[in-house]
Amino acid sequence: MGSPSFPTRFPCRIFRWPPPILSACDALDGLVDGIIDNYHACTAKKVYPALASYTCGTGSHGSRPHGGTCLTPPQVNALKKIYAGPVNSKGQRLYSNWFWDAGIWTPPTAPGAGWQLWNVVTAPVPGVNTAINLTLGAGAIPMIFQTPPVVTPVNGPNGQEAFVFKFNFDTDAPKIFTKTAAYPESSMDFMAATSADLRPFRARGGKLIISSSVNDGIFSGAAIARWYRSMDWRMGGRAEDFARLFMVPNMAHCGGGAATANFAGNELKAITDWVEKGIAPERIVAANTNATSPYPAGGLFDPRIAINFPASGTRPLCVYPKIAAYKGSGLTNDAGNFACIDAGFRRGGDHDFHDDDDGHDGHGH
Ligand SMILES: [Ca+2]
Repeated sequence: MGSPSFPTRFPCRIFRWPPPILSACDALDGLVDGIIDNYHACTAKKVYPALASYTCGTGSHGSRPHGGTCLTPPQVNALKKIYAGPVNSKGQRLYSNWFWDAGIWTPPTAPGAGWQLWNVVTAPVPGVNTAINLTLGAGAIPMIFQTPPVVTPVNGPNGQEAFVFKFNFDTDAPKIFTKTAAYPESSMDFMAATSADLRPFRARGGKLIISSSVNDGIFSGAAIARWYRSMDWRMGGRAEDFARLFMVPNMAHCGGGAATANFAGNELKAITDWVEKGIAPERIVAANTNATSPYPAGGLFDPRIAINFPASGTRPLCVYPKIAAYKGSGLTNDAGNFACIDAGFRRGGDHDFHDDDDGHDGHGH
């Protein structure tokens, strides 16, 4: 891989991106700990003023971008575009927004396939772009997610990397849904499970536990939450009878990150107890394998983060849309000191980036 024609390095220092997001939303759950549990309330309306305060020259964090504590206007603009999700030239959404979450940066001490690894670079190797969405996606996008498939050589001016960087969001993106006589199923038909009608599954006595990162770098947590809500609506508002969603802030793709990401055993026990004993899970205890806080104690970050981060501890994962909230006393790395609470999320909310998720859309539509 690697071509002088295409971007090979992401032109920013991504560890400077979480501080403004955390400054806007970390405390909304009642505890400054580097984890945004109340992702429902962490909307653009709250984050944009924080981004403004971190903008070089015009904000309150100085004017020195690289090595300083501010973000350049293009960096701020890039962040807004990333979290808003991809759109075509008419501004129509092609996939989903993302929840604002500190997991956009995976600290070196909290390894995992996070947003950074998927979308930017795994390690700063000069001349090599190692983002998974490029190395894996460059083959998958033309040859799996286009109908008809575009057979591309690995390298060269018409190679896979070239295809990705020349991808046209107006004319190529719709081909994910295209069907032809030779390809009667679209890519989305055979790659995605988007049906919200789980009546046969429920009727058969099926039980379903879904766990997802709030800020998965490849699949948007907002899209998954939105699917769950549509499924709940389709199932008459009774989804919790047989299906429960557990969102994990900060977690990378399927694990890792500055997160309480270690819960597979407890999740397996939860689904087993539900199926075999009829005990539905109200919370799943998750452990944190980060032995120390991966956040620096100061500098760009609120010093309370390093103190309150649940190093080597446990936290509850809660049944969506409930969130984990600190009870106000005791160790912050003990799940016993946290409760799953109703965060005020309203069924009218739809996680659509501009929504306050209190049932009143911030843009009035
Ligand atoms: Ca918090």
